Amino acid sequence: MSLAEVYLNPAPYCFGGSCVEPGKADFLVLGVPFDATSSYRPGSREAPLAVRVAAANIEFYSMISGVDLEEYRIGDLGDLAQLGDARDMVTVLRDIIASLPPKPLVVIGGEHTVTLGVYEGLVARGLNPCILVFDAHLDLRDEYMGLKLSHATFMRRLLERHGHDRVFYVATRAVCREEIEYARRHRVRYVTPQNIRLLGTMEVSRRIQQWLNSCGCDSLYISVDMDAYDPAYAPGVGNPEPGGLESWLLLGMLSSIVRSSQKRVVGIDVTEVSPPHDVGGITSVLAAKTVVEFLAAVATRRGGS
Ligand SMILES: [Mn+2]
Repeated sequence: MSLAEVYLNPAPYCFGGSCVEPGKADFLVLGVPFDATSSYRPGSREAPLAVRVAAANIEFYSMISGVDLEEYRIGDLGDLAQLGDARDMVTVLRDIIASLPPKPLVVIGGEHTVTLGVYEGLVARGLNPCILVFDAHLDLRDEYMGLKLSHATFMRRLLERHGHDRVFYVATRAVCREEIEYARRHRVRYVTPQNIRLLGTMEVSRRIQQWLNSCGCDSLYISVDMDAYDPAYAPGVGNPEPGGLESWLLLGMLSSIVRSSQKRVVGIDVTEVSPPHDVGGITSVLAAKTVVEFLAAVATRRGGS
């Protein structure tokens, strides 16, 4: 039996209602219902289903990109089996990602720790991706609540292994002293919501492209922790943090960065949606919208994604 046969469960809804065989799909979707290390408001294990239901009820025409996603085939791989241990999850997820065909990939978390498994899987495929992270947090603690690997530490593990120039954070605004000192010591790039307000999105996007072109990676991977958005737009997250980005601003930045990237764009994850803490499902809808705008932007890159 293959790893996928053992560890992937079919989802009751395919993303966007599109149940295309992975081999025939333009894009791939995978759910990772993992929230074992969530410290404040667990529940993101319920997000893959909630985001799929939301995606089935929003429009698939992107007015930002001028693309009708209905014309594209999305292959929904289903959900990773629930695992209780973060290291097991990262290992299994890595091996599954490594076995996938090279098509633009959407991963629906789960807590943010899933990003480490996806990234390691892309590396195992021979890629050397930069990672653009929309997040209120840096997730750079060395240890949190007795765990070396958790939603609060996984980026430290990723950067220790792959280099501190790999990452560019957008919407940073909630850190502990240890993290900010670590980030400064290692020259980790980040912009706060205030930076974006003062510089403007055009200038921030230009700096992101500059980083992308200079950091020696061969591709771009994007990770959206839904707490990057202001809690007014995304209240149903594991660790809400006031002072975040407006939904139109993040969606516009995401789309323009993907459309103008000179590096291949390999995929995205949307993490930390916690449906039990959501308000009227609006966080799940915004997560689905984030995926739609990402895929529409990728679709504009004919042959270049
Ligand atoms: Mn976060």
